[in-house]
Amino acid sequence: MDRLKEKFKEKATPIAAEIKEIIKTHGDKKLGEITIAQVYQGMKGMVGMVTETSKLDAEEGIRFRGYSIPELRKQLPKAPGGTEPLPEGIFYLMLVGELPTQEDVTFITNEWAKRSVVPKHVFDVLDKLPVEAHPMTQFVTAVMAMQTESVFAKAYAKGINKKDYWEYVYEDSMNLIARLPRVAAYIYRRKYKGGAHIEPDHKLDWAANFAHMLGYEEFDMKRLMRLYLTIHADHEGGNVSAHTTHLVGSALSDPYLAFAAGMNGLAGPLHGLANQEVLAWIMDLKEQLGGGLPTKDQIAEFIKKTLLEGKVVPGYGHAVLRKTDPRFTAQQDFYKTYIGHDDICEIVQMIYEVAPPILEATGKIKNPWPNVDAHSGALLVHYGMYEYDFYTVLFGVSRALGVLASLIWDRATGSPIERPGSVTTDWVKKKIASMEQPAKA
Ligand code: NMX
Ligand code: MLT
Repeated sequence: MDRLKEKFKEKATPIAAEIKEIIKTHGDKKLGEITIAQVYQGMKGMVGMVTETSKLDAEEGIRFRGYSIPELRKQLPKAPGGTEPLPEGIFYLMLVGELPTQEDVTFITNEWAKRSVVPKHVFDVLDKLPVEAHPMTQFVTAVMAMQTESVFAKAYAKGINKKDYWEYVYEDSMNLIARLPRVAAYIYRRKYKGGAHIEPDHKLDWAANFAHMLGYEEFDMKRLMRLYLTIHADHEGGNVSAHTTHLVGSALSDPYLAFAAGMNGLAGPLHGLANQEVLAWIMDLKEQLGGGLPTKDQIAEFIKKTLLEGKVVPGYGHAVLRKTDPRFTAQQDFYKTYIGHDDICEIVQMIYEVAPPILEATGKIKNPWPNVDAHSGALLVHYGMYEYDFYTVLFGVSRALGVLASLIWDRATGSPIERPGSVTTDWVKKKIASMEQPAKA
């Protein structure tokens, strides 16, 4: 058993026992009430699952195992000469529940390098897709093609004890995370760079090697990639990609199947695809105004026009957050610290000043503040990545860290098949009628 797996076992074994005891002793205690609005409107605010890796606060934003993003930018280990955290570190933190040492992250870098060989048939499958296929379609197809490698599926077919499920899910998750950058880079180079692929450089850390395989050798892009892959990793359990991965995994579908399902959700424009939508929206704004920097009044008009057309303003609003997303703020800080001036990034800052009061004035948008997607594309464009329909794949590579760490926890804690109840509108109407009947004297 490798040292990370050993450490996870040491942490998870007593917690799995504790959870069993909590269910046995306190299982019938109530955690809240469910309203009709919640049932019809996306179960917002309804506690419905346990996710150990991170917790979202509506006002403060995400904390990974109790640590905020500014704390993690300071405290997680860095690459030699680097100033942003290594994503290997956030994976360790989410999986083990403790901050890693430099040695812990070096172990993960080496382990992922060792596990990173992608079978040839995955590239063959990708090569058969039309090059115009959306990068997220190609990404999910590649993950599905890699499912042939699942050690969990093979072991399950032979017959394994439930107590050991997590061990196979750990192996699949580590292999999958190790291989995703190679697959993502292959899609990028195939689609936008005429198929001129770049071999991995295993002397580099996971994020820097990803930037290298994409074709970005500058230190600055590697630094951005480390931050990007860290801050997109997890957002508690209820977001579409995390919840889908958890739900599909609960049927004991292996990590490849579960992660691919989650990625299909990330590809939706209200979720991860919003990062490409933001850039498309900004480019549209620029184009309609004849290029150059727009004025704040022009931005305000464009926002109002978007709303009048019955469209969403991408990058703004959130199902849980009620303040500016700290992931937006971290990227804003990155811009101010390392870039200083860039036209698209300046437009992002101007939108931040102009949009919230307009969105607030609609009276219906619960959160008028920017989310993570409002800033990410502008930084990527600054470093030369103009292909914005690829951005959600970067989000997906990062999100693998959180959802797969959670999947390992799910299997280690004996989380069962998820199967909430559903009702019909007729049932709801009868329930309302019964609640409105005057109590019998
Ligand atoms: N622009 C226009 N309308 C909005 C926006 C927005 N940015 N945000 C919310 N609304 C509307 C929403 O469509 C709904 O309208 P209606 O009643 O006509 O159906 C109303 O305001 C109330 O919605 P909320 O309860 O505030 O938001 P909800 O929880 O339903 O949705 C989002 C959350 C994130 C889906 C929504 O804010 C949105 O569509 N934002 C734009 C897309 C986006 O940036 N998504 C990325 C989220 C982060 N991520 O990476 O996943
Ligand atoms: C996420 O990172 O998953 C998004 O902010 C969406 C969410 O949390 O609902």
